[in-house]
Amino acid sequence: MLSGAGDVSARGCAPRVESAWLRLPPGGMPMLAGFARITNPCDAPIIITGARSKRFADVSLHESKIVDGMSRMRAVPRLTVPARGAVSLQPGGLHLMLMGAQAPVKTGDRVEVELELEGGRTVRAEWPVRAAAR
Ligand SMILES: [Cu+2]
Repeated sequence: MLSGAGDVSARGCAPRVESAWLRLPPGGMPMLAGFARITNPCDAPIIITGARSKRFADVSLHESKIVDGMSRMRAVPRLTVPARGAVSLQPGGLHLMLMGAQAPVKTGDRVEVELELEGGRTVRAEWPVRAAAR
């Protein structure tokens, strides 16, 4: 069974995905943002190199930044989670960007997302869908 705490597809020390959720924008926009806290209990840093989900054509890591008073997003090809540390994906900062839903996504859905780690391992977790706060 999958749990929100994450699941590891290979043996060994691996990061954990905690408090994961996907933000469903109002009006059925085709793009969802994903937020979570990723903790690394290991003695070595872990590098996230990508993400995927069967329910979306494309999943990537992004970072929002305010540039000249405007919110801009850029792709983050590699995200390092420090040894015995954590990285937060949160509104206004780092996030997952999920595009091209295969079927309509609604509040309460649990979307399986796999994070790809350098070295070929993956970390799978269910990311529940919530409506955006108004
Ligand atoms: Cu984005």
